[in-house]
Amino acid sequence: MATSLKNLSDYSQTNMVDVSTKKFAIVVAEWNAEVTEALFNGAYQTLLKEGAKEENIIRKNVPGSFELTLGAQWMAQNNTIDAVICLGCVIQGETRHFDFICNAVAHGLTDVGMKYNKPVIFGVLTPNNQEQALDRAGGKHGNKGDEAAITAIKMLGF
Ligand code: RBF
Repeated sequence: MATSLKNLSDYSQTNMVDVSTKKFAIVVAEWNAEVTEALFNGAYQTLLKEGAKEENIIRKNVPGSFELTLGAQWMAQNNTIDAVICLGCVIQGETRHFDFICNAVAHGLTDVGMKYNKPVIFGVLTPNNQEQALDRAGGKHGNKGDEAAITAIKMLGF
């Protein structure tokens, strides 16, 4: 299969841990909602498939990807939450806004993970256009939401 058509959501079973008692927060940006809803569905269904309980998955929305950092912090500071999964989609525009948002959220989420010493997952698509985004939100390149959920579980098994 050509690399360009590879389903990027394939994953190995290493570091998979029993998540039946683990608590997850999923923070979802409302910008580009068609994409971020698909990412959420992928992440949510993957957590359930891997053994997480419905009642242990909390969803919170934030307006845009820039707000994912604060949303993640509000979730991570709750001691009962084991991992925070952040989902967004920033589409490359004609202004430098794209770079500001992507850099801020990448650094912000890293800082939150360091501060609270728990997995904070960067599930933010940064495509050139909507088509590329949909290809990675349940399309021909898989679903980055699935991958974000698997990454959280793998980090819990570290
Ligand atoms: N938020 C996103 O999640 N994805 C985007 O593609 C996106 N593009 C934006 C473009 C502009 C010009 C502006 C002003 C905001 C954009 N936002 C986007 C919203 C941003 O993440 C944040 O919600 C706002 O900047 C308010 O803090």
